[in-house]
Amino acid sequence: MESMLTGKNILIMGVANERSIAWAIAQSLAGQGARLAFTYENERVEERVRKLAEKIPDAVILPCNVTVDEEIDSLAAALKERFGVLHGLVHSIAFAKSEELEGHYVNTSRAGFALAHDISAYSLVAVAQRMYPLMTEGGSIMTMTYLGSVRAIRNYNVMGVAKAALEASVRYLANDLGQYNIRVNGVSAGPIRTLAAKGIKDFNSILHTVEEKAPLRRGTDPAEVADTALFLMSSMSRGVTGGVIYVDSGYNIIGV
Ligand code: 0WD
Repeated sequence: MESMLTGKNILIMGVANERSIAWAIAQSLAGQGARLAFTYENERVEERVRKLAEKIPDAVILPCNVTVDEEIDSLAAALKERFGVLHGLVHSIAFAKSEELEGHYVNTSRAGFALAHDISAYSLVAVAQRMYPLMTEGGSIMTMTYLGSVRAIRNYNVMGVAKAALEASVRYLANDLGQYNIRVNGVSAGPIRTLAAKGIKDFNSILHTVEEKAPLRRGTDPAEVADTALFLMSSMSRGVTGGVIYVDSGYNIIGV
């Protein structure tokens, strides 16, 4: 049987280390024959990303800090040259200052609010804007979100508000780009121990609550998120756009 993503060129943004959700997704997509391009934020993580990405045959590795428009322009130009056509984009990027991820949301600063929204929500628009013209054969764009967008979750604070903007953005982008057969979706993952998760105060207690209360009575394995990403990047999901798929052991359905 032919692999699900043979002949597909997919851009993966947001690998920081081997625990990153984006890395789990990359492995799943590469396993089904996709050709991948990876971006790294800056020199601080370049070496780590290179070491990982080089494990994947034919991978392209390019710089891109999503707060800098010129870097996204250069990325689009480089991908046009290397790939010609792009079929998929995995956006797995978020950031907020650690002091905004504890205590009360009411204390969020103007600068902290702007930064969290710029990197965690606007970046999807900025990247989609420059990548969709490369998706001349149709495409699939996905981003990573979290339940804190629709529920008040302790310490998630400004990141929850940024994720709400991100999910709304998914719907607007899906509506704009559907006419080009480009789909846009979000995956809402349960808590996973990664670098980004370390920034959230009391993350372990959130993790334990999920393990105890979720219908499946366990946490979320990055490989489960990765396989949902595979579905979204493949033609199996050709009728799905503008949505958010929960991969969280079912925790989001639980009341008291
Ligand atoms: O429990 C979790 N870990 C969950 C994460 C549950 C549900 C959703 N998510 C989301 C996150 O909010 C994020 O959107 O998944 C996405 C990926 O997060 P991750 O895999 O948990 O975390 P990590 O491995 O840290 O990757 C996020 C990366 C950054 O890492 P660091 O930790 O160095 O900030 O986003 C990238 C960077 O590689 N990133 C940027 N990339 C380009 N330009 C930028 C930037 N300005 N800022 C951060």
